[in-house]
Amino acid sequence: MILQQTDPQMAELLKAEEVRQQNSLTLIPSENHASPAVFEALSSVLSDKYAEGYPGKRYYPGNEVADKVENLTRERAKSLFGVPHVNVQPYSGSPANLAIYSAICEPGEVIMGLNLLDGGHLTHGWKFSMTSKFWKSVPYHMTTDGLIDLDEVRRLAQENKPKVIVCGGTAIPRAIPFKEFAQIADEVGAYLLADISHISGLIAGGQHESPVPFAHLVMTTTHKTLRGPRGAMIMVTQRGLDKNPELAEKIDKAIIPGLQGGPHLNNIAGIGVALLEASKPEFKDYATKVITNAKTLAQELISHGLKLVSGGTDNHLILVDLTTTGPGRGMFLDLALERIGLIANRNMIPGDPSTPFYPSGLRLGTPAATTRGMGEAEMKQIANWIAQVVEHIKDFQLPGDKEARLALIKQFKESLKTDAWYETLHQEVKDMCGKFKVPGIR
Ligand code: DSN
Repeated sequence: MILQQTDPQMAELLKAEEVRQQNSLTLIPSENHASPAVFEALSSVLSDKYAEGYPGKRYYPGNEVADKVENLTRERAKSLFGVPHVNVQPYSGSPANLAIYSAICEPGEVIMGLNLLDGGHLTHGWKFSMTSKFWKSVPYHMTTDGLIDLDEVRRLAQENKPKVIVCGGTAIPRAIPFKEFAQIADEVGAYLLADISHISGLIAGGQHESPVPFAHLVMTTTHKTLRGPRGAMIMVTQRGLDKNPELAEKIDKAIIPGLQGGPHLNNIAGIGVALLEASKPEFKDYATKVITNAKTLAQELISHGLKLVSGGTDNHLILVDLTTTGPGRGMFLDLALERIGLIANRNMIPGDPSTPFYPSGLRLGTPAATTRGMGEAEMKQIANWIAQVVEHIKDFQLPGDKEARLALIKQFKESLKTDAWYETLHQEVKDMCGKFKVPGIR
């Protein structure tokens, strides 16, 4: 109401986003819907406060409440994940990973992560990321059947003696073999960093193995399956402290003064709220349902004739391999799905014959749909819609020639506006979404 009076233009945009979220379905596996309690913490007066430093040692006065907020959030994270040290200040996953490398690697030393195009992350050493400018990146890959190529990880680790091996990523439909990674890291004396951004909610809910007994460092963003606000946490495990007793201190110093200034205290409060929510029995139930829903969706897609990377999923994420109908078709599908209100993103698949802008896969996930309360019937319906759209657009094949490609994409986008076929499905999606509220919308 107050925003409406102060800035009607912005209020209108925020309202439009609420309507968009309510009327469509988020199937991007890295997105979720935080609770109203998390949003309340996010929009609190803590947003106004500077607190460079850490609890008990700040460079600004007036932080007696801030100290309590940060300590509470840290204690909740330590208890939920079973670690002796947590830093809750990283602004997000990318700066968190940068801080970790800068804490443990000298410039030029080797970092090893999953290649971005195989499902890694920019900050795991992608060639255009700062992480490969400051450090020498030696990426490992997926096998074409969608599993991490552990033989290659071992061979590259022995050849290149990395300072840190990163496991985890953004498009991994199968459980991450933490134990095997730890063995390889130990063989070459490397740190093992588990980037659990995608799966931390599943771990907190007891539905995915925890990396804590195996890794030295664990990083997670807080807004994906963990269902908090945007942000990140760096955890130092007991194993990490045994390897290097100064590790916690090095991480804290790498965040501030190394990389960041004042922490975003409202975010830290929101993370604290999300951690409390994630410690409740209901969250265990939620994490279980996220996986059951993903497995149902995967099975249904397969039964509609679609091919999935690795043949299915162990977690919240599904990667559809569209090469059976031609290379580079992920963009056509993500635009066509958006047209009917299903928001999923095009993605590279292991060994993709096409390019990152025109990848051959579609990435799907169930965290947000599950938060809205959707279950088996809805998963079957979603698979059915996706299969119908795949069939409907099968004649749009990506040409190799650049001019022809741009012309076809223009024609395709035009068809999304003019082809009445989409409207029926759009209405069906909207009707289903209407029955499942987005929790943060008042
Ligand atoms: N952008 C995130 C994802 O979609 O997985 C990773 O940072």
